[in-house]
This record gives sequence, C-alpha cells and structure tokens, in this order.
Amino acid sequence: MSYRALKFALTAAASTALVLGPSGIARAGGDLFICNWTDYTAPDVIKKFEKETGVKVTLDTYDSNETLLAKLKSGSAGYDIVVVSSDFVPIFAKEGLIQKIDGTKLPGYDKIEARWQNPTWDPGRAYSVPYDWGVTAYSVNTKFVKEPADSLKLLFDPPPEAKGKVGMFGSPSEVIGLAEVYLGLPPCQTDPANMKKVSDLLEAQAPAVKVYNSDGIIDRQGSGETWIHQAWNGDAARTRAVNPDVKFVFPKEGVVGWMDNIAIPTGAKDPDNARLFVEFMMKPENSAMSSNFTHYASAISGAAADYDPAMKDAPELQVPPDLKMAFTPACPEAATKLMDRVWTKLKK
Ligand code: N2P
Repeated sequence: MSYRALKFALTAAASTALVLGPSGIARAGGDLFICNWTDYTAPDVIKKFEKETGVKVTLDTYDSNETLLAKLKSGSAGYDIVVVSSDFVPIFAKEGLIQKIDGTKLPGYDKIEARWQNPTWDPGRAYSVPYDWGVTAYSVNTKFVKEPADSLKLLFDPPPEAKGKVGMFGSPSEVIGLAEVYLGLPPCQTDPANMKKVSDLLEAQAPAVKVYNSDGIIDRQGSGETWIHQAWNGDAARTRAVNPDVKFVFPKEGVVGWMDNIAIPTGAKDPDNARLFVEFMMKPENSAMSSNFTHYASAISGAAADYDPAMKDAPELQVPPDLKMAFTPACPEAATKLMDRVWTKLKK
C-alpha cells in the first residue's frame, strides 16, 4: 500500500490516527488552508475531503486574480491551495508564487480532458491542474430591460432607463478584457491609442454603473438591484435559479473564455496535504460535485456523467459552437501598466 493510500485508509478509519508523512514525521490529518474565489467552493466537496483524509480545511476567499496576486506577493498569506485563472497562471509562476507540481506525473493526469492537458498558459501542467472553466459576458434582467440582448453594447452603452442599474466586475483585467472584445481589439493592448478607446468607453459607461464588484452578483442580479451585470456563465446559471428573469447573454462580438486552475503556493505550509487535495479534485466524481455547486464545466473526463440535471441542462453552459471565445493570454507588464492607468482613472 502506498503512503498516500495508507494515509487515506488510516485517517478515514480514525481521524486522530497518527500517520507517517513522507519525511517520517508522525502526524494526524493536519490542516489545509485553501484560498478560493468567493462563493466558489462546494461545501460538500470540502466535507468529503475532510472525511476521507482527516485533514481540516480552512477557507479564505478573494474576488479577483489581482487580489490573490497581491495577497501572495505580500508573503504572509500561508495558503496551501489557491485557484488561479488561466491568464494569471504564467504571472504567478514567473513571480515564483506557485510551485511546480509536475502535473503529468499526477495519478489523475490522464483523467484531464485531452484539450486541457497541455494548455498554453501552463505547458505540461507544470504548475496547475484544472478547477473548472467558463466564459465571461453579461446577464440581463428581462423583466426590466426590454431591448434585445444580443450585443455587448447593452452592457457598455446601456439604454438611459438602465442608468444606475449596471454592475461591472471589480477587476481591471476582466473589465478591460471584455471592453477589448466589444471594441474588436486584441487583448493585452499596449497601443496607447487603442487603450484610449477602451478608457473613453469605460468613462462614458461609468455614470450608468452602480457598482464595480465581482462579489455578490447573484444577490444583486437576483434581487433586481442591478438589471445588467458583467457575469461569468456559471454564476449567471445560479442567478437564474434565484430569479428566472435573469438571462445570460452570449453576445455576437464574442466572449472571454477562461479556466480556473488549482495551484500550490510556494510558501504552502503543508504541501503534502495540498497534493492530496489536488489529486482529490482530479477525480471525476469530486470534480462533478464541485461543478454541481459552481455551475462551471469540469475539465475532468467522466465528470459530466455525475452532473445534476440543473447543471446538464443549463443554457448558460451551452456555448454556441460558432461563437468567438478567446482565452486571454497573460498580459505583458506594459499592458498591465496601461490597464492599471485606465482603471485608476475610472475609479477616481
Ligand atoms: C465565482 C467565481 C468565478 C470565478 N464567484 C471566475 N473565474
């Protein structure tokens, strides 16, 4: 029996059992500190992991890749697991904030769907494994907004009656990334003239915007506090469950595609428990359980068989095959600097 299997068996049988770690140190299940996006961690997944391993999980949250980057850069975060979007994995890796996990050698590697095994943002899955994936556009409350919702124009140039009823994410990369799609510009602009177009668009939209906040969207859109909101498709599916008037729009200009990826920070206190969690999440049944909560698509083969009907049939998950869906690359520093300038001006 391998160390891992032994640890699973022993801790499942008695959560107080002492188990020999790889370094030969006797210990019980120990802890795992996870930092994940807000409202993105399925409670039943955590319960199952704790039960199987005897590890106690503590959860912290963040609202954007920029926030997580700042947390890890501050050096004091102490997390064992983080979930990083595809366009930020190369940035976290380059900054030395996440450690190599050599994904191809993980027992679940062959369970990753072939198209996600060797992604551009993490060749050979050196640093990360999939959490789930989705797309970014917007949702609209069809009870209040009668205009046809087929374009990003409704979000970025909303009708006068929607003034003060528009919500945008709180993250520069995601707001500007979607504005670039609307303007037909490639992502990660370094051309100042093009960034001026982005800035002008966002400044003109600003009087209609009630809030720039990536958290609480299900509440705001579900309650009618906002009518049009930048949205990820999974959160939009969950919003529809609360309020059937809310519809996710696949705009004709296209959507931003992304994958969120599980990674282990360089300063992880318990990298062994972190690996246990990584391997746990690569099992189809556990990934499906997570997707049934988040409403984002699993990247693990076989997981879809365990989707709830609400997940299987969600229209928000049926990305039209001919829709432009661009996965944003990691932006070079020059582009990030320009983005920050546009963002700072917007938030003044
Ligand atoms: C859910 C967070 C979704 C993460 N609140 C999108 N990358």
